[in-house]
Amino acid sequence: MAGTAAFARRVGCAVQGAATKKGGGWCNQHMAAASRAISDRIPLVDLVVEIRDSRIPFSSAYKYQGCHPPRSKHVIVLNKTDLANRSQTQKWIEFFEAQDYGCRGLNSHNKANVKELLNFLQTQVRELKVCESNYTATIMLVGIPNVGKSAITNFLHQFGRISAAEKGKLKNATVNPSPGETKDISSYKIASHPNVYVLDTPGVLTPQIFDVEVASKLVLTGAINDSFVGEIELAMYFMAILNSSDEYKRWEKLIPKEDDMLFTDPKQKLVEDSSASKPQKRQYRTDHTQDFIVKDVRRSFFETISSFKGSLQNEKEMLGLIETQFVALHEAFRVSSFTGEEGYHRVARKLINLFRTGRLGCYTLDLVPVCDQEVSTG
Ligand SMILES: Nc1nc2c(ncn2[C@@H]2O[C@H](COP(=O)(O)OP(=O)(O)O)[C@@H](O)[C@H]2O)c(=O)[nH]1
Ligand SMILES: [Mg+2]
Repeated sequence: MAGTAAFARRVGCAVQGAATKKGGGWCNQHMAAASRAISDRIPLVDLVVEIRDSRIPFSSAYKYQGCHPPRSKHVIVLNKTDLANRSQTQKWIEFFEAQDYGCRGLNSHNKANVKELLNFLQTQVRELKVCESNYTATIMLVGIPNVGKSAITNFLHQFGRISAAEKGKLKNATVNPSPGETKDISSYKIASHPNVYVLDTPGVLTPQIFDVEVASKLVLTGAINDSFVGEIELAMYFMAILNSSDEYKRWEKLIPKEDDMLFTDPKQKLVEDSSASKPQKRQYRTDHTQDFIVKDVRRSFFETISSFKGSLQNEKEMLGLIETQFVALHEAFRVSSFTGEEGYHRVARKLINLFRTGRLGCYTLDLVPVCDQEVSTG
């Protein structure tokens, strides 16, 4: 991992540098006010649900200012499980459960998953309100920016058991791929008799992030705006992660065998490509890269990594591989006509988007601690 760590450090240092610039940084007055408002409400709500990103269950911990909820009132939800390594997510859930947290994995774009979460939250509330019969309960979702709080709120509100009249007046929390879209704390009903409300809150990050690796992961997963780092640097960091992982091995079947090539009719290729470019039902609404381009990108990674003879532990050799890949990706992304910086920017932007929408594999960037140590919850 030495090769990857060097790229993570560069990104992390750029993030830290941005935080100290006057007028810069991600923590504006808005965020500071939201942080205070969230702290003030913690003693008033029945349950605090901390949303984290499954790809970074440690780095995406919410830092509570002052008031920390007791464990009996504190649940951790690892969202975006569709983008993380499945077995790592399971290990993280077991890790948090071993520390007496209620913990669930969630893909909030999956209806069945959201319904399971709804049932789980209602059970938690019932247990906390066991002595009351007709109660009103409030659940507050907290988390760093962009972990999916508003998306989860919307789906809980949509799928919750509330009356038909109330369904007609469904509200919508703003969901956006860029961080910092939610500006106020808003309430959404998710159940009737007894009434249960969810509070969607703005994402909050501390003004300084002292751990460079944490900072690099926050920007790669989208909690901090890319503009603090630069897309090319960020794409290089992702490429180092991909090059050091086993994901690319699954793309071997994309390499045409010699026999296939001998019998390939060029017209047939055209038919294949045009059918692949037909509009299809997309799983990821924020990414519009055509499937055949994604295939070419994967193929390009497979070819460059499997023919690489150097050491991935060596920063210089990893950099050499990344440079080769940048050149190959110009073609795969069909941006060869853009030369110099512009071409590199285009490749970087497209690559980051493919990573963030899971189309280049599932990655868990934080490893589960080996010993029985505590992981920060704020
Ligand atoms: N792949 C994936 N994307 C998600 C999931 N939940 C939310 N998102 C996306 O993450 C981005 C941020 O979501 P949002 O709800 O605005 O985050 P918030 O800042 O925490 O409120 C949006 O583009 C969502 O569509 C999920 O479970 N899987
Ligand atoms: Mg939001």
